[in-house]
Amino acid sequence: MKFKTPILPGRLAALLLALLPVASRGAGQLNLFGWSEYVPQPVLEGFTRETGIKVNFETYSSNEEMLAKLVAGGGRYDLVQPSDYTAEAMIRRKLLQPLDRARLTGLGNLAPEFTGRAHDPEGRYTVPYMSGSVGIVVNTEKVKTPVRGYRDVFQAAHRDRIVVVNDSRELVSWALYALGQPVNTVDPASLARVRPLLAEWIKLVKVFDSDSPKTALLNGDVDLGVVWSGEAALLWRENRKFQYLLPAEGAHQFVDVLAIPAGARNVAEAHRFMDYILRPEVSRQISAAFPYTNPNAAARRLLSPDELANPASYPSGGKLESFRDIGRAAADIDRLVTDLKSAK
Ligand code: N2P
Repeated sequence: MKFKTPILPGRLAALLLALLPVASRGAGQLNLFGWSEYVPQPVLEGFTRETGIKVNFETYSSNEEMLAKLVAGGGRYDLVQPSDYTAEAMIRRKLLQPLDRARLTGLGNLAPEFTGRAHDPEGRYTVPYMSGSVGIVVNTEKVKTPVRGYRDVFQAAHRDRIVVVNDSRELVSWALYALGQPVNTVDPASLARVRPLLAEWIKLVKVFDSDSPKTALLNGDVDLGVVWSGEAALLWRENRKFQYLLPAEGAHQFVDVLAIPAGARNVAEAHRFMDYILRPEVSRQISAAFPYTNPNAAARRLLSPDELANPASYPSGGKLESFRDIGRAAADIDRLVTDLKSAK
């Protein structure tokens, strides 16, 4: 075949590229869907500066919100950040794709206690991002009575002075702990037992906020709450009057991970981002902005003594427990909490 204007290799490539649907090109883009207040902007910028990969960043405030948008979005996201128990459910539902571990050169930086966990025993699908707990934070200038557990928080004396994360599974688990019930075998009977207690508790809450529960405490709108440990760590850094404690009845320890959805298009970019996050100096930046429990042992060695001494980031003692995938009961929990909130 002869062309009047010879097609040069460069032009041929451009022509072929123009024929490809935009979405399948994978041309240096990464669609990241992560928790709010968790991924520092400078980390995203550093990644783009180094790789040329543009990051489109969208945020969510709960695992349930992420799942709903992911399932509705049809391949819109390349990288998501579920909690361990949600990753477990996603693996089971085939919503994640296996990772190419050869491309993750920094895996060896992770502390062994954060790898090989129940949600993904061989680390085939997930890479730990940050860990943390959900505990009680108290403004000790305002609350003078001792607070040790959930029942001390949800007291009539604290009506309208309480902030909690807006998270159904968390809320229900606090009531389960208070009743001495298991948090990982949830069924209609245990939910029926929880219902009256949780109904009372929900009436006492002033602010439900998963994005930035620290704000209501900082503003003085509330005096105590049950929040993500990283939020409590930021409060402690601001003012030592904000004290964090792990509830005596038991508390949730989460490991939030990075994972690639089954329908993702920019898979190479997603791996590059994960590997970037695994670098000690990058992971350390995440800890500086959002002081959760860093699962990266090499990054932890770069933290200052002050950062490591923050009792919310690195609590000692406490009865910590992982959440597991509870299957269909998750939807029942959501319905229960929505119900109780609307009756508030
Ligand atoms: C960050 C939310 C912490 C994640 N804003 C809780 N799993």
